[in-house]
Formats: sequence, structure tokens, C-alpha cells
Amino acid sequence: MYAQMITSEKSSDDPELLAAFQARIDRGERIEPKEWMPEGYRKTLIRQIGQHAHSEIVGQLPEGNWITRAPTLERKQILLAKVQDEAGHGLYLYSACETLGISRDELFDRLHSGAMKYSSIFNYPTLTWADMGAVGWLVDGAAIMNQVPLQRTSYGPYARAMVRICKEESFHQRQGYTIMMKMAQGTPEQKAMAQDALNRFWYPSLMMFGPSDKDSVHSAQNMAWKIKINTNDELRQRFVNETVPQARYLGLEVPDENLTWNEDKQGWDFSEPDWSEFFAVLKGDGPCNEERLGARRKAWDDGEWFRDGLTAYAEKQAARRKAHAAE
Ligand code: FAQ
Repeated sequence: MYAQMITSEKSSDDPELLAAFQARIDRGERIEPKEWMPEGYRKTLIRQIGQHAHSEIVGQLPEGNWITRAPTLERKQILLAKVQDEAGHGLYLYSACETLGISRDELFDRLHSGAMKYSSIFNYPTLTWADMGAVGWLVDGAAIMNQVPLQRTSYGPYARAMVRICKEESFHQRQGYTIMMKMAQGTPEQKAMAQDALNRFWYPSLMMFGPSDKDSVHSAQNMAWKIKINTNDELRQRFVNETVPQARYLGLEVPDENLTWNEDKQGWDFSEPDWSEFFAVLKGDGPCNEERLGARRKAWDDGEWFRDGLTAYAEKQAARRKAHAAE
């Protein structure tokens, strides 16, 4: 596969190859790992799938924070299962990314050094149990809105990973919403906690879709390559349209005084998030950036003995097999 990559780099600007590649994309064909692809296509997929994989495993941390404090055994089991699912999503996505010729170690290096990003949302703290509801409802809800179209993305391994991930994310969104229902229908204090969680997670959830279209650097090329199917603003609008009635059903207020139904566009007009906050979080200045990266680096360092053990065992097995074959 690496030889293939080198070839692709050499011929990346060959107009005939590029035109044939674009024609395949335009016909809706899937691109598979060993097939020719422009170097820019490969690099942008590594960036997006890698960032997505990192988001899944960093995304375990805010909810992992509440496993020991879930209010009932049933809630604890459900939350544990959800957090484990996120690790599984990370695995599918790292595997999909490896098919592009980058190793998992390199991906982790780039995460730990800050060279690669993960979703901005996970740099916000989870302060109360109601936040588990808001994360499931809003954060998984936003993730699904973004990921359902990605099932049709042009790179085969990424599209296939998305199918299973979306099924699980739907369960995650529902579990979050049931927590919100319980809280919103509970005591006045519980309802206030639910409202507070919605207030804190609303705008960070809107930011998950990325900067507004006019500031999105990758959208045009990524949409031409069908790596991305919709623009950031299109998906953000869909999310608002779906979520506002859900908030109203809960008896909660979306924290936006400009929220108004727009008959012409058959959707809600809403306030933009504070983009200066978004870009500050991306630069590392969010409330939890240091804590999140610190936790990931520590997990990597603490797991070294285990990785060494696995490698030693695999080498020993390979040597045994070789000796056996030579007999
Ligand atoms: N956070 O030009 P664009 C989940 C960066 S999964 C951080 O618009 P693009 C499941 C972007 O990388 C959540 N960075 O970029 C879960 C670029 O920077 P660069 C993750 C962001 O790629 C739930 C720059 O801004 N989902 O939550 C963000 O065309 C609960 C310019 O942006 C995915 O990753 C952001 N929010 O569009 C787990 C989905 N937005 O690299 C646990 C796949 C933008 O040039 C618990 N990714 N940036 O330095 C995508 O669909 C796209 O990559 C976008 C961004 C839409 C995120």
C-alpha cells in the first residue's frame, strides 16, 4: 500500500488521472484504499477521519466523569455502554484512517502534540447530571446530523464505518433525551438543572458544525470530492430546526432571544455562536483543553507496558510460526 501512496504522490498533478478520478466521484463511485487518489484527497481524509477518531475517544472523558455518580444502577449501566460505544467508534475510525497509509502511532503522536484537532465541544466541562442528558441529546444529536450524510461520503471505509456509528449514535441521542425528560418533569430544582445544561451546551453544540460557510476553508474542495456532502451552515440549520421543537416539548427555553420561525425558509432564524470563542477553543484556550489532552497523554503513557507486552507476544508468536514453517 505504501508503494501505491508513493505512486499517487508522484502522479498527483497528472491532469488525466485527476480528471478520471473526479469523473468517478461525480458518478457516485466509492474510492477504495488501494485505488489511485490525489495526494490532497488522501491528506484531507486523514485530517478529517483522524480528527473524527480523536473526537470519539476524547469525547469519552466528559461522560466518563459521571459514571461513578450516575443516580441509579440502570443509568450507570446505560452510561457505561454509551461510553464504551464511543471507544468502538474510535476504533472503526482509526482503522479506516490507517487504510490511507498512516499508522495509529502517528495519529496518536499528532493528537498528543496538538498537531491534530478533536471536536471543540469536548473542551467544555460536564458539571451536573443534567449535562449527561444535554450531551446525549444535543452533542450526539449534532453528531448524527453531521454523520448521516457521511454514510454517502466518497471514501469506502469511512462511509461504511459511519453506517454502524450512526445506528449507535441514535441510541445515544435517545438516552440523553430521556435523561432530559426525567429532569424536566422532576422537581423545580431538577428542571432548573436541565435548563442550565441546555443554556451551557446550546452554543457549543452549534459550533460542532464548524465555522460559518464564509469562513470554512475546506468545504468547497471537500464537497467537490464528496468527502463532505453538506455545508456547515446547512447542517447547523437542520439541527436547529429539529432541536427547537424537542426543547419546547421538554418545557425548556432555547437560550436565544432571536429565535423566530421563518415561514419563507420553513426553518428557525437563530443567533450565530460567538465565533471568537470557537476559534479560541480551537487554539487551546477552552475551559478544559489542557485537562482533556493531559488525560489522553497520561492514558497513552500508562498503557505503554501493555502495548510492549502485546508487541513482545506478537513477535514471539511470529518467530514460533516461522520456526514451525521451516521444520
Ligand atoms: N472542532 O474548513 P472547515 C461526536 C476546524 S463526533 C474542532 O469547515 P471541515 C461523537 C477544521 O478542522 C464529533 N475543529 O473544516 C460523540 C479546520 O481546521 P484545520 C466529531 C473544527 O473539515 C458524541 C477549520 O476548523 N465529528 O461528537 C471544528 O471542512 C458524544 C476550518 O473548518 C466529526 O469530526 C470543530 N467543531 O469541516 C462522541 C465529523 N469545526 O484542520 C462522544 C467529521 C471545524 O484546517 C460523546 N468532520 N474545525 O486546521 C466533519 O464533518 C468536518 O471535519 C467538520 C469541519 C464539519 C467538523
